[in-house]
Amino acid sequence: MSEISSPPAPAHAEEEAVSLVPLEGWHCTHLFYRFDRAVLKSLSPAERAAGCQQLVALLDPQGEHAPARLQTSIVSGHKADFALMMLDPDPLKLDALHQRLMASALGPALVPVWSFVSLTEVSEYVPTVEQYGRRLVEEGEDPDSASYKAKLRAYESREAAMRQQRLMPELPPWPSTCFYPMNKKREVGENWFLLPFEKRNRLMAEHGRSGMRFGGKVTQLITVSVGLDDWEWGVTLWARNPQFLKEIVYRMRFDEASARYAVFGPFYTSYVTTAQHMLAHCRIPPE
Ligand code: 76R
Repeated sequence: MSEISSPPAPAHAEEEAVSLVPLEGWHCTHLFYRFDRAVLKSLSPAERAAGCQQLVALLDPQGEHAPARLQTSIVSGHKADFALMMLDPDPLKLDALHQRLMASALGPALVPVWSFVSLTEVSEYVPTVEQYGRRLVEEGEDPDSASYKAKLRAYESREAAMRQQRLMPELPPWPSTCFYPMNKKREVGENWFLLPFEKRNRLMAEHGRSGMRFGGKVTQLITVSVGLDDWEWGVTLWARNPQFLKEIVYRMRFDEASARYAVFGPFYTSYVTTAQHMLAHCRIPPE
């Protein structure tokens, strides 16, 4: 279709080394498990105790085999018992953690129920410093004014940290989290991918402004799964309080980018905790 609507091809050197490590950013995997109680009961007390110890060691974010980021959470509802979210430059390190869990003494009692594979990225809608400056002018700032210059300088100093946080994120210390996959619609008359960049950019700027209203309450990590998994993006939200998850998602339903173009998969709500606490919460080993 039109050249205006497709993003520029990344400028990669022809002689780029063959590698599993992304040129930019990290691999991200979300894994969901439940316990098979019948199998658990069939394990000997010694096997259960060893299995719990192994699981705790494997899920220690500072552990020997831990990926760069590792988060355990207790899943609400029947979809799963617990979730892992992990990030690392090496995708096999992420997969190896899953295989180590399955090979542990608790492995026979672990049922993998869902997984989601994606990569971190800086969205094409995050403005560069120049684009941000242009946006300020469009919003009525005088480019010669002190306030314009101060805003631009402030953005410049935030931009590097923002990029780092998108590509190699520190996971926020907030207890409520929610993960869901999403697509942007490709239907006749409502096809996100046929919109010119300018229009998508405008809609995403509106989306970003809605998000910013929840500053200090909710934060997102968008990971991209186009070409990697069954959906286009994975949305991971963390909130200070679960109520804010409900509020932000409701509010965003009214943004055109979501109202008209977003399609959502299943939602997994979970509460961040340690592996020990997750096991105790799930009554493992069963008394
Ligand atoms: O990265 C940035 O912070 C800049 C602004 C921004 C971008 C580019 C932003 C801000 N988002 C961006 C991109 Mn988001 N986000 C979602 C959802 O439920 C829904 O309706 C949609 C799910 C939520 C709740 C949310 C929250 N955002 C994206 C993209 C990538 C699209 C692409 O690249 O094509 C998706 C799929 C997406 C979806 N957004 C914010 C938030 C919040 C809370 C913010 C403020 C910044 C923060 O605190 O992280």
